[in-house]
Amino acid sequence: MSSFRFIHAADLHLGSPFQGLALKDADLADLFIEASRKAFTALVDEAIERAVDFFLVAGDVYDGDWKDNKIGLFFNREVARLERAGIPVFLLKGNHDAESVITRTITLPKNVSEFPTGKPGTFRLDHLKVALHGQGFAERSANENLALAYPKPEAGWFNIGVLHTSLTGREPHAPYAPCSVEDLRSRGYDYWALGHVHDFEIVARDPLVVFPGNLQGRSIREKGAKGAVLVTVEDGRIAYERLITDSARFAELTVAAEIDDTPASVLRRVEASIEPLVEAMEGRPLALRIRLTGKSRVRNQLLAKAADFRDEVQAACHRSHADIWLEKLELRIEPVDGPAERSTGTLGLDGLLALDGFPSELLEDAAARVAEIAARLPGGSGAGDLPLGDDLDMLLAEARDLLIARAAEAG
Ligand SMILES: [Mn+2]
Repeated sequence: MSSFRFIHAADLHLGSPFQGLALKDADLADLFIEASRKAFTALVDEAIERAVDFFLVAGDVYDGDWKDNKIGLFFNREVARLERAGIPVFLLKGNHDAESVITRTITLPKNVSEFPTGKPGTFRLDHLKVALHGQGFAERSANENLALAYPKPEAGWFNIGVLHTSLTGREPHAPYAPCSVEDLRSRGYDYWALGHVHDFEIVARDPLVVFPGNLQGRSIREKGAKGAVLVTVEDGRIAYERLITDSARFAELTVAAEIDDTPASVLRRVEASIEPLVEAMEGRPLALRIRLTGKSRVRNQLLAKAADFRDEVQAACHRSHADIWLEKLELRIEPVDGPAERSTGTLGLDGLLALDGFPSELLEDAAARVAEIAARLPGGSGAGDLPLGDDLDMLLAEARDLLIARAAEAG
């Protein structure tokens, strides 16, 4: 068997709307918006530098239909660099860039081949004895087990299966092209290049079944280092390494307040917890979500002065590193007293507002309001999964806590 190496990437989501809405600093928001494109450029640079034999993307090159040709022009420019370096590119359509979803086109260079969508297809690299098998999505959703219909392996060749799938389920990712690792194994291939799940995961080792994750974190849901996978095959032995391509990172930190904490002591606790994150930044700007938990008397004080306390927490971040930006401060501290004693005067707000779970009518009403606000946000920034940077339960819990804290201060 010959020796070769290739890059396995997935979920570029080019053209994705910006979801880090809580990043109020415009320059910082721009940096994160640009980061997804920068990550793909960085990966193309790596491919050329390491002279890989081919480059494959296992779905979701685009985040959705293009509002203009800008994103298509960008992609063409990058893959044309691969063509000039003699590197073939294999693309597979995922749920976000399914055939029926993308209505515009830009003609791509000749080194780019796309897997069919109606049935599985095979591309052969004769000089390497490599066969790539794959089927892209025709529609936004694919409910069938696509893997089972993939062709038999090419005997004596290195066979790669390319598939956009959630396997047997990977929350919070939508369940597409469901299949088990056993189904994949049954095809008898040497490597499975998967896409759809945005976290890096080695699903199985015999054979290697890999989710490379996406190239750049786009919201607090996509934390940590992001990139693609470089696979090296030498005399039948397979090795992989991660190629980290992100230029900005998201992280989350939970800090528990103690019963007698003051705002100053909470702040000291936060500052001490931030310190270890500096290493994980690896020189990149960090958008940090900090969640305060625990049970403490400081709760109402913090809630009532939430904006000022947030600035104090941002200041604490900057004392650790100039490039740690507070993405959001979540105040999830529980009150010391039980709900009965916590009743705020004649309003009895706590009684009116359930502590856990919201009625469905309230959730529906809130969803409609969020949609209204999202539609008015500039630059399509409200078009993502989390238009206001958080899910409904979180937004409602925040509104409830603020209301209770204000009432308590007033009373
Ligand atoms: Mn997907």
